[in-house]
Amino acid sequence: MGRFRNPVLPGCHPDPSVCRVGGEFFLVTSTFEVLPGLPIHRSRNLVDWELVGHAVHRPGQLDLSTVPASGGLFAPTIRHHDGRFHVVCTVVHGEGRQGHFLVTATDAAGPWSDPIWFDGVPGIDPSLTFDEGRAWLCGTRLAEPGAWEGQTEVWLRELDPASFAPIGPEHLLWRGALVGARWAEGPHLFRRDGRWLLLAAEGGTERDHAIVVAYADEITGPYVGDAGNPRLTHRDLGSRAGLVDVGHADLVDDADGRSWAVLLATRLIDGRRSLLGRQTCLVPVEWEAGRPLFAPGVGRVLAEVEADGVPDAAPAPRDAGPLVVDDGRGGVRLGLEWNGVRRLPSEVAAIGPDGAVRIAGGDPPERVGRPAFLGARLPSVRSRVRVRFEVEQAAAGFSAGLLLRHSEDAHLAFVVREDDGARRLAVSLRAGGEEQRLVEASAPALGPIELALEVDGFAVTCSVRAVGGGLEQIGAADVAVLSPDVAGGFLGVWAGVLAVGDGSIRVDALEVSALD
Ligand code: 6LW
Repeated sequence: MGRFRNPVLPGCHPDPSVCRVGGEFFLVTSTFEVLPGLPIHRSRNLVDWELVGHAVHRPGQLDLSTVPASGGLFAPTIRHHDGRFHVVCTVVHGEGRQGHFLVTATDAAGPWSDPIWFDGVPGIDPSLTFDEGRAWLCGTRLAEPGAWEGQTEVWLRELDPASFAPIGPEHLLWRGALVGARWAEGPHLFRRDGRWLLLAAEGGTERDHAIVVAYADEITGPYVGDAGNPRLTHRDLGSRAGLVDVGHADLVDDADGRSWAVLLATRLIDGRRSLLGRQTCLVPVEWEAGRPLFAPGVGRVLAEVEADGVPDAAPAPRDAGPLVVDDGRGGVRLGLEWNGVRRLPSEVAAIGPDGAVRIAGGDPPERVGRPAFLGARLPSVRSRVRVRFEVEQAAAGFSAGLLLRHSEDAHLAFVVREDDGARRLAVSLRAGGEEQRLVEASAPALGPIELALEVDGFAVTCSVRAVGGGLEQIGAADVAVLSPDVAGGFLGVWAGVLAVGDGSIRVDALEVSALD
């Protein structure tokens, strides 16, 4: 019997989808306006995951440059077929191309292909099914005209298995387990024991979220809901639950024939609000006369799970790792965990011949623009974020420092600002369309500077260190307004370095790590 901890993938990792190739599992999650997009994690045991690449990782692959917060890359699905990985996903909002697309790769680490677009196919949450030489795409869309708010329909289209062009008619599969069901979404189809199983989410991705199941003899339906739906939810537990929002699952069998579900869940800090957003969890699945039993014996997603078929896992490493890593070809590159917003990290930061990372200022973080932000998912509600940098060039008004980011409308900035020769330190919190200046202080004279944030739930302290000096706390903030439960949207919090305006910095150290 092994024992592991949920979430198995800490930090904002919603809408997980998983597949197995031999003895290895591959998992993809949603990333919205963050790039590189659609991280691919690999594991041999389902509990220890290693980030190996991203399905959206090259300039020109997709245009997310005008996508507002929580638009962009919604729920993806990963499947392996005919020697290739296939990831289907949707671009939502923005002025670039929108809709469902497929990217493929022989190696999950990449390179991934340019997208093949599914023109004219509506909705979100696409999933791919390969079956006996045929290929199928299912997804969900708003019912039109909807009889009630949030009424959606799960549809199915057959694809040409070579070109992936949709062929044949649309089949309507599912509108939810209950009359009046809202947000039937996140569908996946499986052939099991001679019949088809439809796994779907329902209730919306917040407290009412649930996993439901339906069965059919043919992939095209008709589907009949399981009499015990929802098969897994925490909606009835309210704030008593350690993990809430449980839903949006995918299924995989291990090489020994055991079944598992990956799913999303949120951990609340104060019984009402989270900071990291939706994270990826794992539960064992058993089969009872062809019906899936999620987390047998408990029927809930626990923070600590005992199960056969997994090792006693060491806690997942929860730091973003070094900013610059060996690229395996005699050179260096930015570490895979580091992200930009609407820009690839390589478009934000340059590694010089001297090995130094330089960032030129970009748009302010409250604008749907091109921010010069390089950050990572906050890995824990107890985290440390730290940057050591030097301003190399600066016009008046240039600022650089740390950002705790939920969105354009919700973030905490802790920066050094250059004002006509004078350097000022400023901490400001933006929420609900307003910016609040929490701290304004004079900054140490020119030279490298270190800024640090210590996050303890919603309490954040801001400290500064000048060359040769000690770390000095200059302010504190309550960042509950950055909670996705307050600020809305689909993302949790990212943390990292930011440069705004006309100027540039050299980053000597950047750290985002868990303290527990
Ligand atoms: C995802 C969908 C959802 O596509 O949230 O509310 C979306 N439901 O399943 C983004 O995670």
